[in-house]
Amino acid sequence: MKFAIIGPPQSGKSTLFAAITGQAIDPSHAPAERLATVLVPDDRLDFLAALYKPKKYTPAHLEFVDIPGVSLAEPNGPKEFRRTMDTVRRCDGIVMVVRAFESDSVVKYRNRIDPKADVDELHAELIFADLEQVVARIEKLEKSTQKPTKTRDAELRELAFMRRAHEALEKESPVASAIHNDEERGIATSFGFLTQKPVIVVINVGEGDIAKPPFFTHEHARATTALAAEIEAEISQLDEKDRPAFLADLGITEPARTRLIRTCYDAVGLISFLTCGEDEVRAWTIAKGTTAVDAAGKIHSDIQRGFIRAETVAFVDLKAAGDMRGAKSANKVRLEPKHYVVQDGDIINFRFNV
Ligand SMILES: Nc1nc2c(ncn2[C@@H]2O[C@H](COP(=O)(O)OP(=O)(O)OP(=O)(O)O)[C@@H](O)[C@H]2O)c(=O)[nH]1
Ligand SMILES: [Mg+2]
Repeated sequence: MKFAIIGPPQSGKSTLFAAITGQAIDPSHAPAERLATVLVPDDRLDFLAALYKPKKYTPAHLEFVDIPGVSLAEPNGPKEFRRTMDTVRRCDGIVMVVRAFESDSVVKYRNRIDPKADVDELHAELIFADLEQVVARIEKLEKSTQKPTKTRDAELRELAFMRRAHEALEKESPVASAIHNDEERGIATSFGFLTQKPVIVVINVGEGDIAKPPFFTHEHARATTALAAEIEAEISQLDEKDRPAFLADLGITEPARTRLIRTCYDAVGLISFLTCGEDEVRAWTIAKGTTAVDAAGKIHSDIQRGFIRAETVAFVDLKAAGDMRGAKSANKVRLEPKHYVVQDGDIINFRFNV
C-alpha cells in the first residue's frame, strides 16, 4: 500500500515525510520525489514478540512518496501539477498536507494561510486531472468504435462508462459515483483516477496550536488530522527513549507517525491479522471483509489451496489468557471455515493439506 503526500508549495510535506519516516530533512530542500517504507507500530505484535521471542519480527508496512509542491498560481502550474500526478495515480491513497502554521520565514502560498481553501483548490485540481484523462479517452474511443473490430463491444461499454464519468466529474463528483459494475471498476482502477483514491487531510499547525488546532472536515476527505510537522520531525530525530518526554511536554499523546499511519490504514479499510511462533511473529495486511481462505493466500498459495481450517484466537482473548495454552483451556481458540471473515487482531494458525 502506497500513499502519496501532496499539497501546495511549502506546506510542510517533506517535513511530515521526515517526521513519519525518521529520515533527516534534506537540508537543500531539493524538489525531488522521495519514497520510504514505514513500519506500522503495533502493540499487539510487541506483546507476541515478548511471549515467543521469535527469530524474526515482521510488522506490517506502508510506503509513502513525498511529492514536491507545485504552485497553481504560476502560468505553467496546472500542467506541472498534472505531471506530478503520474506518480500519484499509481498510489493507493493521497495524504494532502495543508498549511495552518504562521511563520515569517516561510513564503505564503497565494499570500494566504487558509488550509480549507487549499484543500478545495487541490480537490478541484484532482477533478481537472481526471477530466483531462476522461476527455482524451472518450475522443479515442469515439474514433475506434467506428470500426468493426473484435473489441468493439467492450469499447462501446467503456465509452458509455467514460461518458458517465465525464458527467460525474463535471458535477464535481468523483469517478467512483459513475461506476455501476466490476468491469467499470476495473477500467477505473487501470486509469488510476485520482478522485477514486481515499484522501487523508493533514492540517499542519504551528507548535502553539497543538492543543487547539484549527480543525475542519472536508466532504471529499476520508479522514482529517491536525499535527505539527516541524516539531514532530525534530523529535523523531531524538533517541527513541527521549521522545515521550518531549511529546508529553507539548501535550502530544501520540506521535504523528503512529497517528498518521493508523489514519491511513483505517481510511483505506485495511486491517491486520497476526501469525506467531518461535520462528516469526508477523502482521499481515488485508482488506476489511477478507475471508479466511483468501487471508491464507496472502501467506502462500499452497496454504490457500489446501485450506482445512483457520485456528483463530482474538488477540484480546490471548492477552487476557496470558498465552496460547491459556487461551485454549479457556476455549477461546476457534476452528474457522473458509468463508469466515477475518477480524482485525485475529491470531491465526492455518491448517492445510497439499
Ligand atoms: N513554523 C513551522 N514551519 C514549518 C512547519 N512545517 C514546515 N515548516 C517550514 O516550512 C518550510 C517548508 O517545509 P517543507 O517540508 O520543505 O515543505 P514542502 O511542502 O515539502 O515544500 P515543497 O516540497 O517545496 O512544496 C521549511 O522551512 C520548514 O521548516 C511547521 O509546522 N511550523
Ligand atoms: Mg518538499
